[in-house]
Amino acid sequence: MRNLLYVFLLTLSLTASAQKDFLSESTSERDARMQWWRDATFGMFIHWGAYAVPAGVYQGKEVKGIGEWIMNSAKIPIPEYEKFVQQFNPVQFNAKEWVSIAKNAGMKYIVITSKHHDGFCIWDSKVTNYDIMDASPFKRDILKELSDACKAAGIKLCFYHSIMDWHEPDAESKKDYAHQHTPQPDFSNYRENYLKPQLKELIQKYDPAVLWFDGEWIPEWTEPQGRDLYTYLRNIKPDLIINNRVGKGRAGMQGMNKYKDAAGDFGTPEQEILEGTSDSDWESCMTMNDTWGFKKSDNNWKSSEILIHNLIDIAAKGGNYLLNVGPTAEGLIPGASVDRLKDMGEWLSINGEAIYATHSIRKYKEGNVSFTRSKDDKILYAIVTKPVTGELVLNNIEVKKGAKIKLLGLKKPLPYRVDENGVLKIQWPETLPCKYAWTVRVDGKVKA
Ligand code: FHN
Repeated sequence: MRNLLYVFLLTLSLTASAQKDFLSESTSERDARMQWWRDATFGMFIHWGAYAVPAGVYQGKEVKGIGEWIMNSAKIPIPEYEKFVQQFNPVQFNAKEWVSIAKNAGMKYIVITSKHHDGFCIWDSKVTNYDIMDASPFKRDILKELSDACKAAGIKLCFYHSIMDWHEPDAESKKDYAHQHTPQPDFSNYRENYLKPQLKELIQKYDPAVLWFDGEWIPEWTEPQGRDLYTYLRNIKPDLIINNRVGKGRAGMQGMNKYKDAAGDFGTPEQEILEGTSDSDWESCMTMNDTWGFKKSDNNWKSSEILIHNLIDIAAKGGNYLLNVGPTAEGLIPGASVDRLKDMGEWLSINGEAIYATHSIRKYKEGNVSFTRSKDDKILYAIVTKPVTGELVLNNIEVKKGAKIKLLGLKKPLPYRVDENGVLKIQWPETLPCKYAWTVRVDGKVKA
């Protein structure tokens, strides 16, 4: 018996110590892991779940706030909210169609809510019956269908996963979000025997490229737990990328880390764009209207021009743009979102060279012109966001002697001159290849 116990304890200690410490990986290892994500620049955020059924209305009344928070905003008791889950039957859901909308928009990755704060799981989970297979009439594994469609289309599939959970009794937070009043919630039991096993099954079943955590603000969650979870997940999938909401490092909606060694691979500004460039990786997540989860009354859509200018601003500052869609309870991405994504895809089909796999420069903006540069530093892209009459004047670019200057989308090079003060003046073309913004491609460099 004593030997058995000894063997068990030895195995336990070996297993525990076998956890590689990914928190101190080398810069070159990290750069290699982050490369595809940095090059991708533009992704689709999808907030989709049972909250699309009420779509912002409860007991006949419009509920204020973002759609996916309706359970909390309207203080809906769990048994009542479960009725929405029992009605969640998105028969028009077509994973291939969603992936093609994202791909045609020029998006390189998709982040979908595997589980939002309401706790409802849109995959076939072995850890709970509060999932699409057992609790809803739909009984199709949404994440499996999306995973297959993304693989076929060469799009990376990623999961948003909420640490906060309003359905699991042991996840109840003192912040009283859950309003279910479990006598003595055991958060460590939720973390170790629910949250972690679910994340492990998500990785093993669907191989997500990124885990995008949220709901980390609850008092029960701590930075040490975040660091432990980061290490746990990277030991399951070493090349996994994880955002900074895995721990407690982010500074509110500004999204960047409050302290140096915060767990997570990138900052997460929300509904805002950083003021300038950053030495850290970051991704701005934003809505197209004012809600993440579908709300039938929210038609406050940003224009295609604003969305494209946001993308340009973010790329010039060296970030990623995670742009949200909130599909309906029927499984359709709203038409207003599809129209705007089509415009973005058309713009990127001409100007994508200035957005994908580029780097930012210190002087990333001059008036209405944002700049990016090619990885080999040979090409500068000047992306003009306001129409020009006559000549485009660029003060801080030194064009290579005899170099051709082109507008992306036009075959003929643009006439230009450098005046006596070394200022580059480019003849603006009569006809433009696209709407909203135009990219001048210059074989040159930024003036020192
Ligand atoms: O509470 C969530 C919200 O529902 C949404 O998911 C956003 C998008 O990241 N994050 C939290 C609010 O900061």
